[in-house]
Amino acid sequence: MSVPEDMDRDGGRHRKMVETHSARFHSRELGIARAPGRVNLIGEHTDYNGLPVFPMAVDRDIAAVFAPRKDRQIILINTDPVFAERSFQIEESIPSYSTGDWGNYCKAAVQGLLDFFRQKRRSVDRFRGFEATFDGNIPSAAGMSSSSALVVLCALIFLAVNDLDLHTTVEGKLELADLLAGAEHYVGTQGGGMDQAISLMGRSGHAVKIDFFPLQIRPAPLPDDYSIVVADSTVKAAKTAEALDKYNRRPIECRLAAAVLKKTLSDRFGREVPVALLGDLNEHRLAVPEGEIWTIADAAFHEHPYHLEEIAAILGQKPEKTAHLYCQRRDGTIFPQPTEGFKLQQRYRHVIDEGRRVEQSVQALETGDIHGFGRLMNRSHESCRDLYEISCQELERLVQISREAGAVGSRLTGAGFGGCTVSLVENNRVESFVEHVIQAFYRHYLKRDDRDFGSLIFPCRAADGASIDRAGIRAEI
Ligand code: NG1
Repeated sequence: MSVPEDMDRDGGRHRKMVETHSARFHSRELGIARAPGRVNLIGEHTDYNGLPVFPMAVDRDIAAVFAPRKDRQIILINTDPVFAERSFQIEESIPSYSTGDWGNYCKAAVQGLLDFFRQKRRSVDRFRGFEATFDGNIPSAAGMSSSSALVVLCALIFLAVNDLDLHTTVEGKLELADLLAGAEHYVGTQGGGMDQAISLMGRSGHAVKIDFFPLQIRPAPLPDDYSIVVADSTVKAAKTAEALDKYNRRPIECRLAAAVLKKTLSDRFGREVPVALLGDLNEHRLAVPEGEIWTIADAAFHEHPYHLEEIAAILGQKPEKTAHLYCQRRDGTIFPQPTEGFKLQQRYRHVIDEGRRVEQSVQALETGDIHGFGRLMNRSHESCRDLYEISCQELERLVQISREAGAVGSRLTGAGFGGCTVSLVENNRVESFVEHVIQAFYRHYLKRDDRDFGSLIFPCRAADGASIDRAGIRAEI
């Protein structure tokens, strides 16, 4: 088999994908697509609460070459042999692989699109499958959203091979991002919509403020004289079994906190005040004087954690009902009550303040107040650590070292429990910053003696969102 010359662009990555693909499949006309990962600058665990986030898409992505099939089979292979071949049929209800399997992210996208088109009363019987070869360079389980990049990529491929053009307009992209956020719950996480939205709608040179319900995006230019540097704590935060429960506990605690606030505000005002998410407290449609909302809400919780029975009593429900309404996993099982109880006050405080920090950060960036932006990043980290409890020893050390090394702001990024940090560093200090972190964190603290640390600490450029070309490559077999 031979492949055209221009396939050696991108460090030979296209060639690698086409060769891997052609060794397994026979298609000659190959589409090509990519979906980027992201780094979140600020706004952690706010998205599923209906409050804004401020990420950027990065110049690391998952790419694929693909071809349509005549039947309803989807076959996935990967240039990295760690990810074994997966294949499944398009059917009404696609059974999942075991938790953590990479094929589930593709199933999530396809199931989400099938449900969407069925709801729109479109015939889904004639949808056909595809065969695709993937190649990724986003660090996995590191809070850079490789999972959502894969979901977005599979969705684009599925749409392309079925001649569906949901993703070709801005409105379509917003609709697609929204539906994929829900679709990713298929894998068991109860996350929000940040990752799918930024992977689809990132903008080169810009961070993007994203608001939810309804989804809206607002790009803000990043300063030319500062860099965004990502550093991997090397603690894997794969959202399989244990980390999945750690992650999902937070959305559950937030839903419980919102339910308590809804009851408290409704009792106080003698009518139903519609609060389903913590972010609803910002809504003008609550028709409650804003000052009063915050006085009541800030005083609504006690500091020590709540047991389910106490929350149920506040809500005037039996504990079984409260558990059923707020603590269910996707498979219908009930999330076990943490032995220490649910930390409603702490989660409430983080989420509300973090939402405000996002607004302030966008303003700081837009007015050129870089140091103000850095301070907000630092405050966000402290809140993630103390109130949301998603940091760990290694992240703490890395953030501390990064600040000593000259970062204007440094914080954990993404879901937490490991993964990466993001630091804002003046361009002319990047080299010495990276060198200092390598010495102090990787060599001294983690005792690593890698020859090259380039896959663990690297500056990122803000990149465009996902793209697809249905017939981008012609493989000469
Ligand atoms: P990552 O870091 O990709 O696991 C998760 C959620 C986001 C958001 C962040 C925390 C998914 C797919 N992603 O991101 O929606 O809640 O955590 O800010 O669940």
